[in-house]
Amino acid sequence: QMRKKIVAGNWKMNETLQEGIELAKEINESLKAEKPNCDVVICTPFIHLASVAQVLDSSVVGLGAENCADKEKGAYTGEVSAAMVKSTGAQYVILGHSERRQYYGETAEILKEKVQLALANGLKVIFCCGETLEEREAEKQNEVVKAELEGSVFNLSAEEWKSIILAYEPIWAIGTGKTATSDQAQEMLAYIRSIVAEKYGKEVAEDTSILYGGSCKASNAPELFAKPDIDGGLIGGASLKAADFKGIIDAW
Ligand code: 3PY
Repeated sequence: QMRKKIVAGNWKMNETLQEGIELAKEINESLKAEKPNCDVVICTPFIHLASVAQVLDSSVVGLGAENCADKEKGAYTGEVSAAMVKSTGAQYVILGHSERRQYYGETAEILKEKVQLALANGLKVIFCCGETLEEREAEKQNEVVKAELEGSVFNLSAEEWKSIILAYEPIWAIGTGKTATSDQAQEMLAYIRSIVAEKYGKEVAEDTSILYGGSCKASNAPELFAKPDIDGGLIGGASLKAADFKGIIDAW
């Protein structure tokens, strides 16, 4: 099994329902003519999922949520469970994005619960990790990323691990227009692969898709994707325009 190349969009809190349906249609259309050289996924706000599932050709574009609850079901007003996400037709969920960690207090422990529930409900997890600028300046990036993985996903069985995609997103490169250099990204992804190998063995590590995220766009994607350990991108702003997103996909 060769690891998959993946380009995944993260819409974040953008697009009304109508705008989102239009965008999904455009993305779907732009990819239908010529099958992409990678798996393509779009991750949307919860409210879009069911409608967007209807307009996507699932053999061309996968669908994911940006979050799910850390509880199975019940009296948790405003929350959306992994089972609900799955029932829309989505196949993926992003967990551990730094914006969720920073602004919504998601700890390693909470994320561990979310990951378990997502997997139990048949979702593939795009699990994000990454350090702050201060942590990088203190040369603590490896330690921080390792702790994030140990805290939320290294408890998984080898079987469960097959449904995990990792995404390294240095916080200082998210929405700042600042990209990690392709060498910095490669260095971290190789490190991540090495700790996956320590935990699950070399073969599993070689089969694990690891994405880079953080101001990845059509102009820098070719250089990033040329690196041996970079298996694709998790794309913020540039996933909100079909042509920009297609430009990144075409970098494969
Ligand atoms: C970015 O590209 O800025 C992201 O955060 C993608 O998740």
